[in-house]
Amino acid sequence: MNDSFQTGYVALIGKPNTGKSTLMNALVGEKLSITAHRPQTTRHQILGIKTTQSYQCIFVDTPGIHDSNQKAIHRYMNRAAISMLADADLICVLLDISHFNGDDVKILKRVAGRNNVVIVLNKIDQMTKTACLPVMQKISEIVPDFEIVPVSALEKENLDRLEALIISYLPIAVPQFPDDQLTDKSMRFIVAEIVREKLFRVLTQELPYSITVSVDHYKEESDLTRISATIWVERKSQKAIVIGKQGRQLKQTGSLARHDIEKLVDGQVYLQLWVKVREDWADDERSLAAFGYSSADQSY
Ligand SMILES: Nc1nc2c(ncn2[C@@H]2O[C@H](COP(=O)(O)OP(=O)(O)OP(=O)(O)O)[C@@H](O)[C@H]2O)c(=O)[nH]1
Ligand SMILES: [Mg+2]
Repeated sequence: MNDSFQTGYVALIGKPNTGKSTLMNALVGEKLSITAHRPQTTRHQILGIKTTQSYQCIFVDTPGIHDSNQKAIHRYMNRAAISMLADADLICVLLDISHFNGDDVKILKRVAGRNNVVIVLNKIDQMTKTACLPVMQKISEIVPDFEIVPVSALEKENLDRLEALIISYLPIAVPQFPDDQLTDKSMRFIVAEIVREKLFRVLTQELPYSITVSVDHYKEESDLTRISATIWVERKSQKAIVIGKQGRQLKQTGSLARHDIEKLVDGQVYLQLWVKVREDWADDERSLAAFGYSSADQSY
């Protein structure tokens, strides 16, 4: 390793649904964090680690910052969204160009005055160049000192420029993680997240917000990985919906999830899914802790 090796933490923050997880996956080159077309998908801080010959960039994907604090899980998510701002070497604020509004302005004002912030204007594939300009103008009036980088995380547009800028903020330091480590999360965590992502796809209702997933067994055998996971809902009525008529929804969830997990482990997977009720788990601190939503998750 040379003396000029750079290592640093890059926080990806922003309103829900702006494309933070999509961007992290694109920059690291692996699908580490789940995505969905609905807001409030990410619930934890998730590290995505990219190591090259000259730098180690530790991206921190975070839950979208939002105003709703009704349930304990929302308070947990907001804490996870902002708790690492002080420690980050660079803060990337993600904005969705076609949905820029007062919620983004609040976030920009929260980081105004810092000298380590870059604005990532995402989803430019959805707008013409000329339509982008007024939004950029508005942002630079609010935070004139921040550089604005227009990108499309989905179409991987202008990511090279963003990456070069990010690297310029990384301090000279030794790496924090082995060069083959991609995330701080376990396979169990990622598998539970994949199941949750598929529930976002399969269930059209608001139900995914009432769901958490735990992996009960994870065993690698010689030619097969055996996994058993539980989908936890808040009420009995929700259990029937998750299962669906003749188990259709659950089967579809299982087969979509298995497909992704097989890619991840590069082998055959046997995935068993159960659905159980834990009354109002999302507003109960003890249940949250049992399901891994603990404050310890946010310290590294
Ligand atoms: N058209 C377009 N869609 C995008 C782009 N980036 C992300 N998306 C879509 O926007 C939606 C939200 O993306 P996520 O990456 O889950 O957003 P997020 O900011 O992590 O959302 P939360 O975790 O809920 O805060 C998904 O449907 C993505 O496919 C982009 O550059 N262009
Ligand atoms: Mg996300």
